[in-house]
This record gives sequence, structure tokens and C-alpha cells, in this order.
Amino acid sequence: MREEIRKRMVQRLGLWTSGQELAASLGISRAAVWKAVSSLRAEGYDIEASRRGYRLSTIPDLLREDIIKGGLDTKFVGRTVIAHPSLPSTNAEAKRIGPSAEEGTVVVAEVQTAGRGRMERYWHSPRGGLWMSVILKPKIPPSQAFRVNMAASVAVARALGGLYDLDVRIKWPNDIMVRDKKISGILTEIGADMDSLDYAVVGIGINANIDQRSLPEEGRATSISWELGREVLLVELASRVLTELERCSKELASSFDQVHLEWSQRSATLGRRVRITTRNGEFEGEAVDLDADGALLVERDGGQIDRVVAGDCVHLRPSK
Ligand code: BT5
Repeated sequence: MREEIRKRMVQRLGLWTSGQELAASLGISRAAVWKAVSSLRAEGYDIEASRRGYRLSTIPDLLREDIIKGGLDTKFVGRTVIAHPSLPSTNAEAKRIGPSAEEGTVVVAEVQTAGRGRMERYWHSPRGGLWMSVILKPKIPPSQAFRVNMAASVAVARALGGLYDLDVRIKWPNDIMVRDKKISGILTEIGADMDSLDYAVVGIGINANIDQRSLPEEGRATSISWELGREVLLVELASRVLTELERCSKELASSFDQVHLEWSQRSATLGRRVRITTRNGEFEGEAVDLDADGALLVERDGGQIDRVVAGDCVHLRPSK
């Protein structure tokens, strides 16, 4: 019942609705309406009460289904939003529902208790960040799955650059950096058979309103609020990222060269001396290019070029 009242208050933003009307249309007592309103207030909804009834005058910055959807003007990304106060991992949940979910479904949580990075690493996900996963169903072979990751990186970089005027760079393979510090990480996981991609789950973690000193990595991570010196609106950030992700996922199918070019232009890695760690060991060289499938081309000191499909990359000094 509380959910129903929440929906109505958001729909009738700025307008009074009488308690009697609410009670009658929902078939409950006025005391039950009051109880639901009180619990919404406790959740952060600023609902006024007077003789004229109840009124919500501002949309709270809460990652809730109707609030996120209310701010979106997309065709398929975010048509379905599944919002949880807390989840172990939005990627795990999106993978669970991935096969049957409609394309563009978003899973979001205010807190993750078992947020994941690549290779089962831990992803610190306290309240104040944006932790969400989007289910995409691009018509590409599994061998091109990294393109989804590239498109998502470009989308996040566009969103952060556009909203906050930050100088945002992409570090291969999946980090979004500001002042050489990690502000966001992306984890794309796929469900596929041998020759076709069933679905891709794009997990996006953005350190939004988080004290930088509480982040892992001893000063090598940052947050938007730390960079700007003020907090930002999470719903606005989510909306912008989802809008850019829809654009990029369309480009993924129609004009991948554009995504590739923009990734390269925003890259913090190309032109840098790097140390690469893969399952086969470690080596250094200069990152010279990114191929169409997202593999990093690294030139070793002897001139040999290695194609790195998966691994970790540490930026060493900028190259001359
Ligand atoms: C990533 O992995 O950067 C991908 C992170 C994806 C997180 C999102 S949140 C929504 C969705 N649901 C999930 O469960 N995951 C996705 P990787 O490149 O492996 O980086 C992981 C490393 O980053 C860790 O080993 C830490 O050193 C560091 N780290 C952990 N939490 C961090 C944070 N909040 N900010 C910056 N660095 C962090």
C-alpha cells in the first residue's frame, strides 16, 4: 500500500490529494494512509500534511523505480527499472534475470554488500555511490563482447564530462579516471552460446557522493563529490548515464568506428608506457593502439607488438 501511495504522490507532484480520496480509492482506512505517509517520510519523502490532504513538493534524490523513470527520456534503456535498497551485487541479480529480461532493463541498488570487480575482486559499494547494471542484447558475436564494455566506458565518460565538466579519461580495459584516479569501474559480463550473444550485463559503479578517504586503493581512487567539493544528485547522474548508454549502444550496432574513435580520444592509456599483467606473466612497453575488438596493442622495447585481450594495466610514466 505504501508503494501505491508513493506512486500517487510522485505522479501528483506539487498537488494536494485529500486523505479521504486516497483512502477511498485504495480501499483502506485514513489511519492506514497516515501510517504509509509516515513511513515514506522516514524514507526521505518530504510529504506535507494539512487539512487539504497530502502533498509532495519536491522529488527526493532516491534511486527508486518511479523517480529514475520519471527523469528518463530513453527508448529502451530504463523502460524497466528494478530498484533495491540493498543487493549483494546488481550484476549478479541482472545475470540471474538476463535471459528473460527485456533489453534495457536496469537493476540498481543503494548499497551492494558483495559488489564485484573483474576476476571476482571486491568492489567497495557504500551508500552515496551509483551501483547499477543494465541488460543489453546487442546483435554481435561473443568475440565482440568487449565492444559493449567500450561503449559503456564512453557513455560514462560522456556523462561525467557533460554533467560536471570533469576531465574524464578511460584507462584500459575498464576504468574511468579523473586526475589519474579511479572514479568509476565497469564490469561487462555476458551470457552466450558458441556463436551468438544472448545478453550482456553492463555493471557500472560510480563513486558519486563518497568521502575519498573511505575508498580503497590509498589515494588512487576518487569520487565526484571529492573532485567537485559538493554532492551531486544521484538520480540526475543515473539518468544521464542511461541516456548516454542508450546512444552508445545504438552506435555500437550502427557506427562502431565512432565509439572506437571516441574511446581512443578519451584514452588515458594510449601513448603511455604501461606494465601489463596477464595470465601468462608480466611485461612493459608502450600502449600504441586499441584494435576493433578492444584488445590493447603494446609495443615492447624490442619493437615486437603484443595484442593484449585481457589483463591488468598499470600506467608508468607518460611517453615522450
Ligand atoms: C572494476 O573491476 O573496476 C569493475 C567494477 C564494477 C562495479 C559495478 S557496481 C555495479 C555492478 N555490480 C557489481 O557487483 N559490479 C558492478 P576491477 O578493474 O577488477 O577493479 C577492482 C579493483 O578496484 C579492486 O581490486 C580495488 O582495488 C579497486 N576498488 C574497489 N572498489 C573501488 C571503488 N569503489 N572505487 C575505486 N576503486 C575500487
